[in-house]
Amino acid sequence: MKEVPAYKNYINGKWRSTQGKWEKVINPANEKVLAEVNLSTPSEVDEAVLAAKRAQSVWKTVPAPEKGELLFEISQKLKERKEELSQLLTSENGKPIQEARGEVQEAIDMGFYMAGEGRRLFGQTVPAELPNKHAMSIRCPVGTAGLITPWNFPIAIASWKMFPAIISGNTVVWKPAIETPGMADAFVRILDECGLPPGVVNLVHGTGETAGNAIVEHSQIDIVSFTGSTETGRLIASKAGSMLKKVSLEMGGKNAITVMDSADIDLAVDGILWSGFGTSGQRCTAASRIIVHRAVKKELEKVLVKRTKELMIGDGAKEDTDVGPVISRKALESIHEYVNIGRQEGELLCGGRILEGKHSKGNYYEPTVITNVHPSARIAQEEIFGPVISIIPVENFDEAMKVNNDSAYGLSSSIFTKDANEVFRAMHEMDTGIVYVNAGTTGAEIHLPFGGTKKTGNGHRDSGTASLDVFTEWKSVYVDYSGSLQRAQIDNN
Ligand code: UN1
Repeated sequence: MKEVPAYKNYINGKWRSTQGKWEKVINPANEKVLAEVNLSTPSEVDEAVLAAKRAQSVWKTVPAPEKGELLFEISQKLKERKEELSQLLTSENGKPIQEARGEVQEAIDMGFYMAGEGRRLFGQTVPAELPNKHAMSIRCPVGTAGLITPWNFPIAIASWKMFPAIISGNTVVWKPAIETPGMADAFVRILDECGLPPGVVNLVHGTGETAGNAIVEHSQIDIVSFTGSTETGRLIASKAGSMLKKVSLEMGGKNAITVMDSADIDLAVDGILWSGFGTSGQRCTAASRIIVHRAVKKELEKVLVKRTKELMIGDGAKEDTDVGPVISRKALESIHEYVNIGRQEGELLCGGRILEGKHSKGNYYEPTVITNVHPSARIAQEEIFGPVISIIPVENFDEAMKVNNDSAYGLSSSIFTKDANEVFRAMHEMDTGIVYVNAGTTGAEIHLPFGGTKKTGNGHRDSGTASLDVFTEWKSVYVDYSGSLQRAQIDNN
């Protein structure tokens, strides 16, 4: 067999094998073995946590602008390696190369943005109640952060968590998904080359059950930031909660695009195709429900089905591919099961097959549209994480908002309309963490908060300055320079 890369842990600045077994890394486009990854045991996680803990006492004292300069260099290097990283991303994850470039760009943007935070990290200075007294708040690091990240955005999501964590003085133990270890390896190599001090970021490969769990349960991990399934998030929250750890969760979505009667139908279809079938529907933000005003339902269906059938399905490494494979055989089967449920719950307009023939070597699912779906149907309520969309007809705007919000999740919503009143009403009435007008449900930019309400999250946000709230504690400082004891709330009455 051809020699393939063997991905190891990076602990305290050294690349190290683990005691655990090796797992194959498979290209979802063609089932070829790309690499092997060494799974960690709890004792290796322990070493990584202790290294991070030790490093934190020094890292927190490095002036934030100096940390910012390092982040700037790291981002510059990510930019230089953008194409190489994008190719690797496509091979491990399957997403079309154009999308991979977009994802790497997201990490670059986040790096430069957080580098700038090294000269901001704003607190507040407020007037004190008493004379000759100064009052202000400053941000302090939480401590040692455990980051657990998914395969669908292996570098962007890691950057949303890692850069704010380190710029604000935390150190990190990072467990990436075992499907995409090469991206984590390449990212950490860049940190190492740029001279990030040993122990500031430690990489432990492994499964959620073993390595992930060991991070969450470790007494020296002060904060856990996780993106992944609601099921795993719930377990993490209950464990971390009982240990009184800070925990930030980004989980499932069941995002909807509303198409009103005034909408530009071609534009709406552009948005639906991109958000519904981009990344083969494997984004937390993917659109999987299309809520359509009855007056334009027929027209929308006609254009949507025609354009869905024209999508180029294939290996994401080819420049003209629109829809790549899904991550695994298991995912393919789970998507197909949902589509079979959907055939009972609605009417299949196109798609509905696991692709065979020239596609049989990879995990390819035909982009699928099912119509006349009831808002409470399983395919309209459960996260499918594949290229499947359900059309739900409605009579008017009020009903559209009701259906949009009738979900256990609350990540992203979108509306296509030319009516200014509907734009502003939707902005306020849609109960998700992200709202788009005249664009699909995907495409969040890194300098605004990313996250959702209800079962999507637990009140925290990734990216934007909101991510600094996850990785810092507020400290309120009062300096009394009056020379006498001044009692707040008593002496000022
Ligand atoms: C995700 O699927 O969890 O907004 C992340 C978007 C991308 C990030 C998606 N910028 O679709």
